[in-house]
Amino acid sequence: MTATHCPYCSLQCGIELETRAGAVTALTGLESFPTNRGGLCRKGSTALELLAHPERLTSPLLRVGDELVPVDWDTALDRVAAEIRRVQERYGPDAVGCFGGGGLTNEKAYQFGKFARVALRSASIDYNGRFCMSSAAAAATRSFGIDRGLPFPLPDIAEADVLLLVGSNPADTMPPAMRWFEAGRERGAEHIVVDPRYTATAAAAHRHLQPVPGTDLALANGLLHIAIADGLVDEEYVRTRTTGFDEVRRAVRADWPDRVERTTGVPVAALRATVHALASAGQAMILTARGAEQHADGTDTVTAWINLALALGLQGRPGSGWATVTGQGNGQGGREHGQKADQLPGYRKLADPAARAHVAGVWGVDPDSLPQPGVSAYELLDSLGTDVKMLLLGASNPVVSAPNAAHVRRRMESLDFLVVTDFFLSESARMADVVFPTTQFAEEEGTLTNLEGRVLRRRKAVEPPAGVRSELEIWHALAARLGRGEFFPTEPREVYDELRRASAGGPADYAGISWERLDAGEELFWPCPSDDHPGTPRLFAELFAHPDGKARFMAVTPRGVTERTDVTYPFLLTTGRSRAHYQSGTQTRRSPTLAAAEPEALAEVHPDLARLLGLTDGDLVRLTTRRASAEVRIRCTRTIRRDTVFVPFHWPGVNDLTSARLDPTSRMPEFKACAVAVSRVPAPLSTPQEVPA
Ligand SMILES: Nc1nc2c(c(=O)[nH]1)N[C@H]1C(S)=C(S)[C@@H](COP(=O)(O)OP(=O)(O)OC[C@H]3O[C@@H](n4cnc5c(=O)[nH]c(N)nc54)[C@H](O)[C@@H]3O)O[C@H]1N2
Ligand SMILES: Nc1nc2c(c(=O)[nH]1)N[C@H]1C(S)=C(S)[C@@H](COP(=O)(O)OP(=O)(O)OC[C@H]3O[C@@H](n4cnc5c(=O)[nH]c(N)nc54)[C@H](O)[C@@H]3O)O[C@H]1N2
Ligand code: SF4
Ligand SMILES: [Mo]
Repeated sequence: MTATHCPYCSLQCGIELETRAGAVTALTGLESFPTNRGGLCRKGSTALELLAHPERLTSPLLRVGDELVPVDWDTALDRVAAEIRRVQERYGPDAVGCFGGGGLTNEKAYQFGKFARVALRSASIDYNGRFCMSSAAAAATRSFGIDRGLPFPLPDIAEADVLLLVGSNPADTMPPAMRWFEAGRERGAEHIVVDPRYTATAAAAHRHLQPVPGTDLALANGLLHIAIADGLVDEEYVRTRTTGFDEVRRAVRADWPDRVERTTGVPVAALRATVHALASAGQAMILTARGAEQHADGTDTVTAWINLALALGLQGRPGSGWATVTGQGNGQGGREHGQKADQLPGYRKLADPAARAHVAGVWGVDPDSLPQPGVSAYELLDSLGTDVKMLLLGASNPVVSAPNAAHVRRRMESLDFLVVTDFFLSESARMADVVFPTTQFAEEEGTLTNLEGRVLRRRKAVEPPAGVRSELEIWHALAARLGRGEFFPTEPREVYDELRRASAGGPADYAGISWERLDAGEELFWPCPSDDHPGTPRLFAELFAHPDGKARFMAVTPRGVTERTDVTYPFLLTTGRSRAHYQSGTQTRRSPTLAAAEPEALAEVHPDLARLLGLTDGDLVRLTTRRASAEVRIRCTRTIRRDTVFVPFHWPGVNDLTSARLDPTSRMPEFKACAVAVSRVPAPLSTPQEVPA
């Protein structure tokens, strides 16, 4: 039996793998793991279907004309190294870009960032977490001086007397976490969900606010206005633990409840009831997720919810405060160790001379040789073929998951050379010049950091299939061909120990979190600066991470959805997840069980809207936005607003529709709201066979 963690989301449920004759024969939930206590969702419980999958890549592939043909490792590595040299000599170091993912282990995320800066000396690196966590991360850093998704352990959710979930649907996206919500409700807690859809999460709660997509900032400011007007502000907390409230007080002065009702569609009575519930609870929490965050004003939106949590005196109190529900398997660790454009390990800033000196010291290189910050994920994809001529892509499938994806596909087509590392031939890998096959979860050692900031061990249960290598081996082999091999060890534990040294003294300090302590069963949350430090399950009890120890209020004003509806595009399109599929679907669409459970993308449309458009359940429709159109079938449901259409993004084509308008601070795209037209795709008048000769 091998104790490890699920390959998918940031809940990182504990699992046990049973092996026989070198193959994994069973996967079960690990009862002793404190977040899932043995529970698994259908994605986790079917993860074995992907290990020995017939479509698994087991050899490097090289493009010959229109075909990708199997070649040996040396041929593929030599070719990629030669292309790196050619492109860099001709266009400079930044012309080779790197694009990573929040599913990579800490060791890989760290090593990929180092590979870009030390082996390639390129500023061009970013990753898909930009599309996921960046708005919440930017807002938390701004307000608290540190960004850890949940600043408390997950079971604290059960301690909140009132809990507000804003744009978060854990009943579908993290089902085993629901036990903590249920435990809270059994204790008598009141749960309120803010979502344009009446989701499974909303159905389990006591109250549902159903705003127009993209109006969460106005909603949060409106609640704060009522809190001030009704004398609900915790003045003592505001005075002793925060700065900047006066400006925020002024900024929300005109956010009258009836005005907020007109903007958001949430009735004044519900606004009042919500803020009074939060203020009168002994312990109250506000959790945001992608519904509130994936907007062009996502950072300010999260800030508005943080302002409310601070004004009510919640942040840092037991069972209380704002938090964000991180998404990808290593969504937390993946954003701390340097695969982000502006970042060095330990959540340090690449532009900070002291940070550069520290990390360059650990790496044994000259600080001046480190490039300066590069551009964010979408901007990097948008520069393919112009500034960036060659891309090394791994752990992301942007032709399905990036916004304005048809444009991204064209940019990728214009590259001189594309290298993709994956275990399946994803839609992005199909476009590559070289594909490297890599290890899956059960075949590798490493660490991940879950949504609570808890560091976990991923453990190897079986050998990878012959022909497959880990990214650490791939980057070492490439670096060696570029004359820098000695900087890139291949043993995950050695890489992790270096990461500990590089993170020491930074905001995300892992120095005291050794594999020995983790393997001995210690529960360790960062920051943990030394071997005898117990780690930090709860942040902010006394101090925030800014130099003065105080949290900062920030005045923010609603800008609204950038794309207005009009007669041509009269409805709002929002996107997100369905229960059976994961992200770009490379993995789950290949699971026979999950593919059968949800074979295609279904657009949710209110029956009244369907009637208005002459549509019925199951009809094929064309969704058209200002960028592209896509054909999907509709599912009529009363759970969605009449003016809104929802589509899960797990299938190619959906993201051709979405807007790449970026948040000015986090560079998060506006995935969650754009204007759309809906029209029926006429059934063919006759099938070709019936056409008379
Ligand atoms: N089944 C499944 N689970 C997953 C994943 C997956 O792909 N599939 N991915 C993982 C990852 S990486 C992530 S980031 C998490 C995401 O987890 P969630 O954030 O829970 O997932 P989403 O479905 O993207 O968005 C949540 C809700 O936001 C609502 N929403 C849309 N627009 C708005 C808006 O303007 N305002 C508000 N308030 N709500 C809005 C949607 O209706 C949706 O119900 O899930 C993780 N878990
Ligand atoms: N419209 C819309 N678009 C969205 C979102 C939305 O809500 N709406 N959500 C956004 C969010 S929150 C996210 S997180 C992104 C995610 O979208 P992507 O970045 O595309 O993420 P995945 O589909 O998880 O891509 C992972 C790819 O890498 C492979 N892979 C998995 N693990 C590894 C590994 O360890 N190494 C390597 N080399 N490959 C691996 C998988 O097989 C898959 O092909 O999508 C974003 N796109
Ligand atoms: S909730 Fe997330 S971590 Fe848990 S089994 Fe499902 S996909 Fe895996
Ligand atoms: Mo995500």
